[in-house]
Amino acid sequence: MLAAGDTFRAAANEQLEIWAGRLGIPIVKQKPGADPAAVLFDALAGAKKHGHDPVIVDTAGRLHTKDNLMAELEKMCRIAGREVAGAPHQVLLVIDATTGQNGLQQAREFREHAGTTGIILTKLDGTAKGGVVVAIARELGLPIQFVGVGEQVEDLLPFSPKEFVASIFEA
Ligand SMILES: Nc1nc2c(ncn2[C@@H]2O[C@H](COP(=O)(O)OP(=O)(O)OP(=O)(O)O)[C@@H](O)[C@H]2O)c(=O)[nH]1
Ligand SMILES: [Mg+2]
Repeated sequence: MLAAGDTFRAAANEQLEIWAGRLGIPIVKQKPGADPAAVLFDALAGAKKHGHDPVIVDTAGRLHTKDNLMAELEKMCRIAGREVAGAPHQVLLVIDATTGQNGLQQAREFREHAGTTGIILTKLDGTAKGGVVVAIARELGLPIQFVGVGEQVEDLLPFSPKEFVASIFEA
């Protein structure tokens, strides 16, 4: 099940609904501007009732320097843990391959506040090589779980360290 926890950005709900449709899976959403923790709570209640597992909760993009928004993530984690033992089982930080060294500080803050367990590195189909994740993996010990190489369902791939290193050194 998907939970539309990005209640901030215009059309984020509609965008996630399109993905749920493509994948043929249920989605829980509320009105734009709703409390993302309430969306998460609803989704977990629905998932428990109907036996949906796993639940993927989309969250709004945010700067790691915005304390109130980082506190919102902490609240979501707390509520997830209260409703489902051991939740959130994974917290994935999506980093765009064009992100520079500032990505390391971002990853550090997100790990501290949201308990990040892994990274998704997107836009590797562009010109960027995504070298910042080497520093993130080394300094924070966070695994790269998936890479994005396009905009279709099949373009989110499990991470292959060998292929990634080879692509960095390609001329
Ligand atoms: N070429 C390419 N495009 C991508 C990739 N990942 C995402 N995109 C595109 O980038 C745009 C932004 O993607 P989103 O998934 O909305 O990004 P987001 O991080 O959720 O952004 P916010 O919700 O605004 O924080 C969309 O048009 C995606 O289709 C990728 O790996 N490669
Ligand atoms: Mg988004």
